[in-house]
Amino acid sequence: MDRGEVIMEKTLAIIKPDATERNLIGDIIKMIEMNNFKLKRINSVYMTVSIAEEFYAMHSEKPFFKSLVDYMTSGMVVVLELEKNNAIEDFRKLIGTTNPEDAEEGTIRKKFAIDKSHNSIHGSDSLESANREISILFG
Ligand code: IDP
Ligand code: MG
Repeated sequence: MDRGEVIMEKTLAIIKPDATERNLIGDIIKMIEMNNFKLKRINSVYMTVSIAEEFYAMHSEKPFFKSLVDYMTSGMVVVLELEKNNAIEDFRKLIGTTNPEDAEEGTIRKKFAIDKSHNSIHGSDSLESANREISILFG
């Protein structure tokens, strides 16, 4: 039943190597904070191949899997645990579609992504994914 309750959720964001490399960490965190997400935890990480493979295990059969793992291990990433009412859905809206060419104006990917492979930011796509991803990257 919807009584208009505020249900705080957590989601997992990653500022990807193409963005850290181009000095966009500050700009992206600014957009996240301006959209009322609370940073609960933040960490800079050099992903190992085994962490990247586990994180993206659902894509292991895809043709782009190896290039995805190479890319995610190619440089520093910034991992953020974010909290907000309706965080998971709202953060997916804020980041925009996987391919920045299709992303709405004002989204992080529209503003900063290079292409659909190098798209600057990750956001969990469901409650199950958020819990799984937070546990992989924050333990
Ligand atoms: P999402 O990040 O919007 O949830 P997914 O389909 O889950 O998109 O793909 C995970 C990541 O894999 C993407 O963000 C992108 O970095 C990469 N990726 C997705 N599709 C392709 C593709 O067709 N070619 C290359 N890389 C891709
Ligand atoms: Mg996804």
